[in-house]
Amino acid sequence: MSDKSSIEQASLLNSDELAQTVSDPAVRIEELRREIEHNSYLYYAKDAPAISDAAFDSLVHELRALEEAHPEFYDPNSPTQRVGGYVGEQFSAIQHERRMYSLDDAMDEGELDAWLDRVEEAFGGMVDVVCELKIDGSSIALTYQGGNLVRGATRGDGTTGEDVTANIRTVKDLPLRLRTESESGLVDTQRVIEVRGEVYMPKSSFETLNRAAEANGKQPFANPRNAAAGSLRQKDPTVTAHRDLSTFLYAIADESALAFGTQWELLQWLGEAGFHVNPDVQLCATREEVHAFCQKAVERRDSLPYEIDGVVVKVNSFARQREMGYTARAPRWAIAFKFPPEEKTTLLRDITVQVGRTGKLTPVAELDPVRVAGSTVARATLHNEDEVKRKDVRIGDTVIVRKAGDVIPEILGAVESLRPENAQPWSMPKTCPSCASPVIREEGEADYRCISIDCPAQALERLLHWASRAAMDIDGMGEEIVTRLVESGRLSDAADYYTLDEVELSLLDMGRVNKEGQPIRLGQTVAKKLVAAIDESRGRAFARVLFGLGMRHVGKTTAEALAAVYPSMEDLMGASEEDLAAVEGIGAKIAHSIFLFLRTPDNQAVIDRLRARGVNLADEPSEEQEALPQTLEGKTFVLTGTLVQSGMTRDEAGAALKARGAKVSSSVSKKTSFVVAGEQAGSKYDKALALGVPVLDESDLLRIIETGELPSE
Ligand code: 0OX
Repeated sequence: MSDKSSIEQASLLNSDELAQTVSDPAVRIEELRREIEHNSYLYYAKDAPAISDAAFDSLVHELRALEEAHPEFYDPNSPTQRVGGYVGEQFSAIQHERRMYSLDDAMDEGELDAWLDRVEEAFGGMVDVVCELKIDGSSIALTYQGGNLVRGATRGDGTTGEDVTANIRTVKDLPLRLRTESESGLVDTQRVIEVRGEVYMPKSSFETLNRAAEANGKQPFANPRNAAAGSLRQKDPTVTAHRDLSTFLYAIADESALAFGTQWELLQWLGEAGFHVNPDVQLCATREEVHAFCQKAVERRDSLPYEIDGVVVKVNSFARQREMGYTARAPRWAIAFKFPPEEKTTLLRDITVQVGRTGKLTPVAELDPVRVAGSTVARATLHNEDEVKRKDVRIGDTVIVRKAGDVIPEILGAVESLRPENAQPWSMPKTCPSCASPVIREEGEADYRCISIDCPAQALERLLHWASRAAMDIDGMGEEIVTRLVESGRLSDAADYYTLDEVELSLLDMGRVNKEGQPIRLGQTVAKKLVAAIDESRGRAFARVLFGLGMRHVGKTTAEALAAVYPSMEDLMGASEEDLAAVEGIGAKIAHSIFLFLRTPDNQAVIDRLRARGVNLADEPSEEQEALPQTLEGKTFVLTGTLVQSGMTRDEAGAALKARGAKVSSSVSKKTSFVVAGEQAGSKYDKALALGVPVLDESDLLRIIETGELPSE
């Protein structure tokens, strides 16, 4: 390491002077790079800095100056290059050479034991397993070639991820070069290796980031995981560089690159190679040890500086891992023990009433914000009046909020002993909070409704629904803009979207003022994008239009069923109520609602105006589609989870299968021919396994859609 005086001297010189004082710049540059890397490693990976921050900065300063004076020694992996190249408009796709699997969950101790039973069965007794904390971050894959970081990718759908190399390089605790000690663990040091793990944002940095976002009028992140994933997907790497991201690495794509054979040794090796490895890991030889580790993790969860959502238990030996193998989506040799749902108490400040697009009134609990299972909960639905009464929650009560991971928070009930004396039972207001019309509750229904056709809250919800992703997908048309357009009188129904122009939109007053007290307007850039998005939505499939119109009881599936039988508005208008009720999946109640909607003059007027403004009201089958051979006739598919690879929605994929003669159903039975499991496939996937129905992944699906051929097995 350099002595202190040379460091101080270096920082006082400019690059020209430096070039003269250092006898062999190549040697000095290399020396500084190694020194900085070593100190970064001690600081970020070992949490044990050996020199002061000022001394460290000084080393970086000297290196930068030398590199400027000697551009011939440029190296993209120099520690000065952490903020490097610019990621293009969109990240390019990366095919993972080895799939990045997800994990099967054990939701309680019983399911954990069931997995341990399977391990015991496989090997005729308990074998060593490694317990790791399950970091609630964003998965990454890092490729090193000749010891240098050459690529960083997100997990994506496990098969295809995104190239986020420029952003990954800014994450300070990641080595840009592997430390030489690591070579002892490699079979061939020149081999390309891919290391995998998690990028996360510490809880405190997440809070700071969100406070800053709120102060700047920006949307805060829901939780540290989203903040980490969002930071990795920034277009500008300097933004990522300013986010406090850290990593924990725990896997290697191809363990045959290693000279040893266990997960435990892999964790030690990753540490030596310069990676941050979570210290809370344990090699367990018995079931009891595994249970104790999980129990301790539950207890320690809140005191850790980062979010965890469970414990990952892995069979230690790679040879045994290979023996147990993989299912379609996860290794059999590992399991994620998920923490039980968390419960917290907080104050119920108010119960407000939300008006939906069909006039349904929903009571909403307004809470003192509280952190539960990784996110802040400030509101929770109370569903309907009966539910409020059943739970007997009253304004002023201390209530119990429960949340499990990504699941929507729910109010369990009140702590009665803490109830204020004057707290009154709650009932639904007699008039609509938006338009003050009387509200009604029909016989046999749980919901109260506002039935006024002039209710502004309903109009706003209907307009938002039209623009939403699942309907017409008008990108960028969010609540704030729609609200301002409604308030300014420019938007009353869906057809009005198609009369907006760029100039008018750019001048839209956003109801806020800037530092100089001038009104903030939407501006030209956003306006231009919105007009393009509105225009693009004109050509959406007819089923989306039907869904977007927001007829009562007509969800996405019903809209698709309708469009499949009546592919144009003209056809649909010609259908009788009985005809409609005969469509598969549509009963008398839905048929009545559709019929009534289409016969209402106000709705007909909106439909006529949509037509006049060029919105597609008929699906013309393309010649290609008409000519498609019906190779999938007699086959029934069930699609579950999110499709990420193709950019298709499940409905679009379903339509493509139907175009080749297949049937698409929403539930799995013995008659199902195939279940296609996308990301986060849930119970339908499990049912398919239980019934022995073949499960396909998204790549299989794409192949079938493209070729019409079924997989051979
Ligand atoms: C974590 C974590 C996730 C990866 C695929 C097979 C085993 N979030 O902390 N996954 C894994 O391992 C899986 N380990 C972890 N620690």
